Formats: sequence, structure tokens, C-alpha cells
Amino acid sequence: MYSGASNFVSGTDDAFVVIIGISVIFLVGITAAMLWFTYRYSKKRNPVATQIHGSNTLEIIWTVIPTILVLGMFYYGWAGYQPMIKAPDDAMNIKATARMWSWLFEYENGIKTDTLYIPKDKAVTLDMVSPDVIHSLYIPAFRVKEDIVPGKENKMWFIGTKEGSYELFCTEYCGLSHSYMFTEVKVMPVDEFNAWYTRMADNAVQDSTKPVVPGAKGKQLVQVNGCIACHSLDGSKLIGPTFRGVYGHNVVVVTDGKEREITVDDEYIKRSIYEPNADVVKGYIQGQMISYKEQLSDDEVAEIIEYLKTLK
Ligand code: HEC
Ligand SMILES: [Cu+2]
Repeated sequence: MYSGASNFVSGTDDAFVVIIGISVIFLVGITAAMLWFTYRYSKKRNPVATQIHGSNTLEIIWTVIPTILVLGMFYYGWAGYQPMIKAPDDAMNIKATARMWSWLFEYENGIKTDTLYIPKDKAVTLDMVSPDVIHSLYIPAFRVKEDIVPGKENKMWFIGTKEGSYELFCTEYCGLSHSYMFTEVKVMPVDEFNAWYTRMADNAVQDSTKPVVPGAKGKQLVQVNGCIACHSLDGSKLIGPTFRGVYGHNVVVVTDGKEREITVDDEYIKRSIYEPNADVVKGYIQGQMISYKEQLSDDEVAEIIEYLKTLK
């Protein structure tokens, strides 16, 4: 009966069906009663109004029945919600970072992705953080949704029970490009997931030993860290200036309220990433970009610079 892909589907849908069912019965009943009264007690059929003063039987009926109904709704709501509170101890931990305006998922072996990959039939806990504003993680097919408040520990857990890809997005309006915070959760059979998990970890190790295309690693960092939500690669202006041709070009920035022209070099890019508000590019709003000091090491910034150099 239920289409969905997690252990919480039937609990949530049961509560939903019970509440909607009761509401529909009342909607139909009240509408019918209203129509009947307007017909039966119109001035034509009932010219003299009957005055009724108090009825204990009625009072009791309309207190007891709604109480039972409301408690019934509460029961189903609680039964569906209660299992969501505590994750099993053997759950797999994944850190989810929500920021303006992209998602980042970090696994225990160091893999970072912008799509959430999980093994089928295994409990997964998401430790959710936000470095900027309030976001909210929602996976409709799993029936889970939780706000991600900066400075607070936000958690959710679930078991993906059906193989496939499902929508995952932010449901807290978090600024101009809120709609970019749209990605997928992929539920994979356990052996396929394990193969992916070790392959990705191997890649991460190989990257540092094998010679790679210049900027390849930086390109990956720029994608995974969500820079391209605000910086285009094709010359168009988004929330921030485009990355195309940025390296080596002259730009007017506002530093401490004063305008000055500088040439984009390694030093300037590093400063732009670590202290975005130190030099604000003229024509852009200060405070849109957050500092990536906690998230990107010096080496990673160097890789990003290599990548920006290739964007002629
Ligand atoms: C939320 C939007 C946003 C995100 C995400 C973002 N930036 Fe920015 N960025 C801006 C804005 C706005 C500016 C211009 C204002 C300023 O200089 O602070 C800017 C400026 C820059 C500049 C200076 C550009 C120039 O033309 O002089 C660099 C370099 C830069 N960002 C790199 C990055 C990198 C690398 C990332 C990802 C790790 C990133 N940004 C993520 C909004 C963003
Ligand atoms: Cu958001």
C-alpha cells in the first residue's frame, strides 16, 4: 500500500492515513449536516425557532468522542515518531554538512561526496551541521525531515529498505540559491556499497601518489565544497564572480571601505577563501561567502588555485 523506501514509511503513513481519514469523515459529516439544517429549518419549513437550553447527554457525547479521536491520532503519531528518536548503536555514521547552497557528506574512511550513498538494510545515522544558517534535510521517500541549526548537534537516522535513488533536499528557505540544495540518496545493495566504499577510499590515497592532470583535484574540491553554487565556470555572474579567467586578471576590491585594484594571484585567492570579507570584490555583497578555514587545508587551497589557473 505504501510507496517509500525506509523503515519509517509505514509508521508515518499510518498516522497520516488515520488523521486524514478522521478529517474526511468530519468534513463530509459536517457539510451534510449543514446542508440538511439549511433545508429542514429554513424559514419556510420551520417558521418558529425552537429554543433548546442545555443537554447533558449532548455535552458528554461531544466531549468524549473528540477526546477519543484526538488520543487515537496522538497514539498513531507517537507510535510513528518514537522509533525515530534513538538510532541503534551499530548504525553507520555519516557527517552531513548543509551550507549555502550545497550538501557535503563525509564518511568515516574520509570519502567526501555531494550525493548520499548508503547500504541497503543497514542503519545509518546522519550527524548534521551547518556553518551558516538554518537548513533542513528532507528525504520524502524515507519520511524523514530534520532542521539543521548552526551551533547545535542535529541528528537523524534511518534504514534504506529499497534499492534506488531518492530525492534529498533542503526545506528551510536559506537564501537566494536555496533551490540548489537538491541532491539524491542512493540506496545500494550491501556488496555494491562496500565495493564503492573501498574503491573511493583507494582513489583518495592514489590521488596523492600518482601524477594527475593539473587542477583535477582542485576541480573535485570546488565541486564537493559547493563553490559552484555561487561561482560559475562559464563567465556568468551568480552570487559571486565567475571563476572563468579569474586567475591573473585585475579586479577592484573594497578593503576596509577603500577601493583598490589588485591582480588575482595565489596570495589573494588564499585570502579570499580563508577571509572572504577581507577584500570584497566591487559590486558583490559582503558576508555571502563564509570562511573555509575549517574545511580546506593549505594543500587543498593550493589545488584549487591550480584548478582556477586552468579556467582561461
Ligand atoms: C554562498 C556563496 C559563495 C560560496 C558557496 C563560495 N563563494 Fe566565493 N565568493 C562569493 C562572493 C559573493 C564573492 C565576492 C565578494 C567577496 O569577495 O567576498 C566571492 C569571492 C570569491 C573569490 C574572489 C574572486 C574574485 O573575482 O576576485 C574567490 C577566489 C572565491 N570566492 C573562491 C571561492 C571558493 C574556492 C569557494 C569554495 C570553497 C567559494 N568561493 C564558495 C560567494 C561564495
Ligand atoms: Cu538550505
